[in-house]
Amino acid sequence: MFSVPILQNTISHGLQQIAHGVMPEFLRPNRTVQIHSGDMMIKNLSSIGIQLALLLLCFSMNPQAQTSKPKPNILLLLADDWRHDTLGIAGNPVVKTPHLDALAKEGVRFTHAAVTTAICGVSRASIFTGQWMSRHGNKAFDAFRTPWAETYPGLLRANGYYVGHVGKWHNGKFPSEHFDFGRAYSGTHYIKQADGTSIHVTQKNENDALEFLRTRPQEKPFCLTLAFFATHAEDQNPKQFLPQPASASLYQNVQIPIPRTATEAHFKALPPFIGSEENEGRRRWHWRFDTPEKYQEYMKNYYRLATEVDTTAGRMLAELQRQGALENTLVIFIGDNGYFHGEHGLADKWYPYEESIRVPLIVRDPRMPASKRGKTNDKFVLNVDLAPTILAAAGIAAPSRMQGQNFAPLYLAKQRPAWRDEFYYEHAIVLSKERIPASEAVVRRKAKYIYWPDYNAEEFFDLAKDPLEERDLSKSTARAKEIAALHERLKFWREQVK
Ligand SMILES: [Ca+2]
Repeated sequence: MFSVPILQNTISHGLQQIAHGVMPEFLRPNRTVQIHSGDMMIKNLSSIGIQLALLLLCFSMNPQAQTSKPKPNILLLLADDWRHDTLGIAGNPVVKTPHLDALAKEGVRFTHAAVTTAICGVSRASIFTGQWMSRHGNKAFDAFRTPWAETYPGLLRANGYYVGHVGKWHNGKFPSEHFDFGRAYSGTHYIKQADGTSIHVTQKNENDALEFLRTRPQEKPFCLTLAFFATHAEDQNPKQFLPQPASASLYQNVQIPIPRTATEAHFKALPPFIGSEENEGRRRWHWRFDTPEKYQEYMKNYYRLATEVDTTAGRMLAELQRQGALENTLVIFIGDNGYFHGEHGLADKWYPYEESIRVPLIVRDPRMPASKRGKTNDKFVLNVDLAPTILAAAGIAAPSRMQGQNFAPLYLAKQRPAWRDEFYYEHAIVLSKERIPASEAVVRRKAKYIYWPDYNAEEFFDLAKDPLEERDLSKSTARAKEIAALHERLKFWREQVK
């Protein structure tokens, strides 16, 4: 039997269950209940009758109840120079990433996520604005020109979110006035503190992010972008990768496998302006990988930096769990660009080859039903898709100039939504056409067409037969028609993304 206050509580609880996608007990079939209201006793009402009566009561008593669900919090874990397969769960035989692996098991991992430009600042601008480089205007080391009010942090803050940014910024001067909590720094693995001591950048990332989570106002939803500097190299330091001392015991007795395409023959097979000692990717290969001993030492330190980020990610999730906030927080882990680990005789990123453009992407979304968790998805999800996805989760309309798409339907919708099957890649010239020439590409699952505008040169790879991009078929007469069509497609996209 239910008294009126109990009835109200039952209805309120039922509405919360509806909001979470669960059928309330009082609406389930064959449910027979008794209602006691003052002197009136209604006994053994039929299931249908009670459902109608309660639904009418719901709407008459609290018409706003169904819109009262709190907005989700957002935690974006943004790694640096972390390629798609630097994850235990992605099959990497060496690196240990237990917390990110667990995140993928509770969410979804995108196996073919990619960036539209593989360089730190430009890709980050694309993440913040949901726009290709041609539209946001940061071509390398500048700031994006998109109005702040059209970025995801700007829109979330304007809609009542408590918004924070911790770590790497890399888009001109950090706009601290636009954040409730802003701590921007990157570039070195150790940072001098006010008291003269130094702290590892990942540890500082962790301390600052935990401070954000622990001091945030409880009455507002939050959005925190935790932008790690790891696994980026410390460019000016001969050691390049400087993990924390506690990580030194990791990977000591393992042998890092040498990639199949990390050979002189593969380097010489590149277009001559990339397969050149002047090329920046080759210069940095010398910094890190040009002897077998260096390769082992530097890759181990890269993986140690990755495991440290994984540990910090785990501490963020544990803090959310401790606060009871994890089940109302959308958690996204992504990298800003991929990375050559010696493939094609190269290091770093920039060029449109697979190692450089593909990034890890894991999403843990409380809206996901248990049946969908722990799966992978192989669609092309791009860095430009993050902003519209974050905004959609918060119930905010994406600005018309935003170009990415909300990808949540890929893991939430009952029926597979329509989705892109190719994307346009672009990279501006940096330093000189000898160091980092400009590049463009049309990327499909089974084929890739690359255009190097500074040299009017093409490459074409049949990714179905040649996933490691070992055989450029751009001169193949048998494929000439397909290549010409892809060049037209490239010109179409070049205009489309402006
Ligand atoms: Ca980067």
